[in-house]
Formats: sequence, structure tokens, C-alpha cells
Amino acid sequence: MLKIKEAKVIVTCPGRNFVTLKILTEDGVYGIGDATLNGRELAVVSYLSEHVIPCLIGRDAHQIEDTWQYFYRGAYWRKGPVTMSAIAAVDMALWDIKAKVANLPLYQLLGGKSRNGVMVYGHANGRDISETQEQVAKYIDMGYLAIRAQTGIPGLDSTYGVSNDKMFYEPADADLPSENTWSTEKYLDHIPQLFERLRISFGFDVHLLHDVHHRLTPIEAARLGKALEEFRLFWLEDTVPAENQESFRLIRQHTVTPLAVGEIFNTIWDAKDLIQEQLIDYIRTTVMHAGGLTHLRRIADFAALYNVRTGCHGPTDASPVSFGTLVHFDTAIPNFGIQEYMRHTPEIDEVFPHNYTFSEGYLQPGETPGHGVDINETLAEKFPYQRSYLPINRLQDGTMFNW
Ligand code: EZ4
Ligand code: CO
Repeated sequence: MLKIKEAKVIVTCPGRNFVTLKILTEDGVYGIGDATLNGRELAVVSYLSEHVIPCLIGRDAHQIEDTWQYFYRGAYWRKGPVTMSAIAAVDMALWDIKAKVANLPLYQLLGGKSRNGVMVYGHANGRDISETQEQVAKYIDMGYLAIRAQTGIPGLDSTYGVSNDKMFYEPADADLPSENTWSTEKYLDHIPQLFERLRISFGFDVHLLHDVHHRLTPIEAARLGKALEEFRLFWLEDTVPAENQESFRLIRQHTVTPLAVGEIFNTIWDAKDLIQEQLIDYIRTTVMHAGGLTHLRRIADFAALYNVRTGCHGPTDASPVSFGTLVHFDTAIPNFGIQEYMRHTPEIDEVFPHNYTFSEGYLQPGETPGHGVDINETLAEKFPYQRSYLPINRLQDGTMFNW
């Protein structure tokens, strides 16, 4: 028995907000987990402090599965991003502790290495096609093998995926939600031109990806998928909002462009039909929003039965704690596809010292026992929470739309 003595929530904002749970045991071993839910951070802080931590004290840190079930079934109120982010943080911290006690890097506890490195994709974006093209060239120079390309749309002031800072993309940009404007017609006409230009300039060796960010109807998504077929995308992401999993049946009937979805899912149930009916190619659920490593493994194993591979969400709102955990997970599982990798600023990396490294298009987990990520609490304290929201999106006539 390795008794949990104390648990605390650390909120810090070194340029953006992060919520971290630290669990300490009687033996002095501790583990940390990421509980960041972009734009709704304090809801998870309160869930953890008021409702999770009191039940954690005195439990056996080694009983990871039982603890997961305790907080999932035990809450009575199942699922949801707040609950599942809180459970995720507990789960990550407990896996960190177990691996530290075993004196092994986390991937060893998950079955050992299945590959030599974790292929990632970076984010290239620009206000217009030429600027995006320049950014893609930069990522190729930095050694990336896969690149997500987004671009501004003529006639629209701003859109998803186009940032001011090219190296450090950050959508949670305002004290109150900023507003984007959207036109599906303009978007659908423009995006095939972007990929035509990129393929002419860079050929077919580099993997190209694109994120639609839930803005189309199934038949519009089918049209886009069809129009992009000749440019052979690695994947087309989040074409439609996925509350209706059956939407993907229609898209699938019309296009062979590979489909990815799931960054906002928080349980296996959100993806069950999509996976079982083989309606998608990549599942994007991620460690801090889908119940931690324990639940993510369950999703990945289920997906493996249907030849669906993983492509875990890895935005800047995933703290280095999540990235560390993900790189171990990606290293170990058989059906890994690709890992999203949005770099953090040097300031963030200093608050969260870590052992994963990037080189020649791949991330490596490192050999430190645990997930290999720590938090400098003294430094973290210097950056108090700052409210910041993701944007909202309206049609040109003012109708509230999907961001
Ligand atoms: O909009 O993480 O694929 N990546 C994404 C992200 C999400 C943000 C939301 O917090 O869609 O940029
Ligand atoms: Co996305």
C-alpha cells in the first residue's frame, strides 16, 4: 500500500493558463497530472478541490484502475469534459507515481517501445495562401515530416487556425470571447486552391493535414473531401460537429480522403459507432480530456480492432505534463498514427521542465522514470491565473455558428 498523503491543484499562467494536480504519497514519491480545460479552467479546479481531493487522501496510489472507476462510476453523473478532465489529472499523476516507484520510464509499463520515435505534425498558417506556403517551407526546414495547413479566406476578416504569432499558435486570445466571421461558400471555394499550391510547391513526400473545425454539414464535408482527394491529405479533421456520429456515414459514402475526429470527445462512448462502423481513420481523443491514460488506452485498443489509428490532440492548451504522457503512450501502443505537436514557449517549458525531445520530425519520450515532466512550483506562483476565452464564430448575417 502506497498511501496518498496530500493532493493539491496548481494554477499558473506563464503566457496561457494551465491547471496541474500534484499527488503526494507517504513515501515522499509524487506524481503530476494535467487538468487544463481551455476557457473553463476554474470549473475543473473547483471539481478537483471540492469533490475529488477529499476522496483521494488515504487511498492506495497503486490502485489506478480502481481509482478511475471510483471517480467515474462513483460520481453517478458520468462523462462530460469537466469530470473527465479531473479524472484524467488524477490518472496521469498516479501513472507517474507508479512508474517512478518502478524506476522505469512510463512507456515500459505500457508494454515497452513499439517504434523508434513518435511522428508529429506541426501547424503552418498564414493570412493568405502565399503566407501559408512560406510557413510550410519553414516547417519542412525544421525537419517536420507532417504539417497541418490553414489559411485566411478572402472576404473574411479572421478565421480558425490563423494566428498572429507564427511559432506559438494560441487561440485563447481574449479576456472576453473575440468574434470571427464565417462563410462556408467562401471557404469551400478557397481550400482546394491552398492544397493545389502546396502540392505543386512541395510535392507529395510531405504529409499534409487540414482542420475544418466543425464548420460543415455532412454533404458539404463530402464535397470538400472529394475536392481534396487528388492532393492526398494525411487527414481531414473535424469536418462536422460530431454529436451525431451517423453524420460520418454520409461523408464516408462520398470520399476516400481519410477522416479524423475526436479532440473534444471525452469518453469511448463518443466514438463507439464511428470506430465500430469504420467511419473514421484516426481517433483524436487525448489524455487530459478523455479520462487520462487508463481511458485513452481503452479507446486505442478498441480502435485497433477496427484498423483505426490514433492522432491525439496536442494543442498549446495541453500542458507539457500531457505531452510527456502522450509521448510515452504513442511510443508504446500498436496502432499509433501521428501526434499533434504545438510547441510551447520557452517560458512555459521553464515552468514545466521535461524530458521529451523533438528531432527530425519525431518526439522521443526520454528515459527518466515516470512521464518525465515536473512543475517548478516557485516559478508557477509568479504567473497568476488570467481569464482568457476561445473565440466564437458568427455567420456574416450575425447568426451564431460553430467555432
Ligand atoms: O481549437 O485546442 O487541432 N487542434 C485544434 C485546437 C483547438 C484548441 C481548443 O482549445 O483544433 O487548436
Ligand atoms: Co482540431
